[in-house]
Amino acid sequence: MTIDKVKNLVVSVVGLISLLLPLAGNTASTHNHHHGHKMEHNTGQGAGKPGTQQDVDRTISVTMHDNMRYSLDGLRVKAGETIRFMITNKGKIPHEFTIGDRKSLLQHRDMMRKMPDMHHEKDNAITLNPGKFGELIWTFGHASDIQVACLIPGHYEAGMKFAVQVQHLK
Ligand SMILES: [Cu+2]
Repeated sequence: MTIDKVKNLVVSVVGLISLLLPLAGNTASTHNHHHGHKMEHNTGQGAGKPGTQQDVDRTISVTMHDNMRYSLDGLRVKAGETIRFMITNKGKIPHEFTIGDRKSLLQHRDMMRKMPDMHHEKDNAITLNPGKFGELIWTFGHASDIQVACLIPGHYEAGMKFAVQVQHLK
């Protein structure tokens, strides 16, 4: 083998490795997402997780109104309970129904103030245009300072929120 041939071989082996490395990296990060790290960051630890149709324990209807109120002013759930929220926007402007712990809701609200046009599709939130209906299924976790809130700028401040009391049963 000439020196040139050895050089060529080295170059192509290095090239092959650098092609394969990013693939290995992608596989690893897909795997991480599978374990729900992303969701916990969005909703705050312990707020719960999206529920599935077959886990629904209770269905609750809620309406949203332009006086910055939901038809509910509070809700009691059991830790681990799955609720199907059937939500209707009765107003003439968009409203939102977001579930989270108080701290992550406030962080999210501040982010929306800076980027009011941001449209976020999140597991723990639904935004409804006037007259629209939507569903959100949520399995509550163990955290106790859970709220439902509308994070459209100004709405939370005007009182568009209610507390969810999570009961721990033994
Ligand atoms: Cu609102």
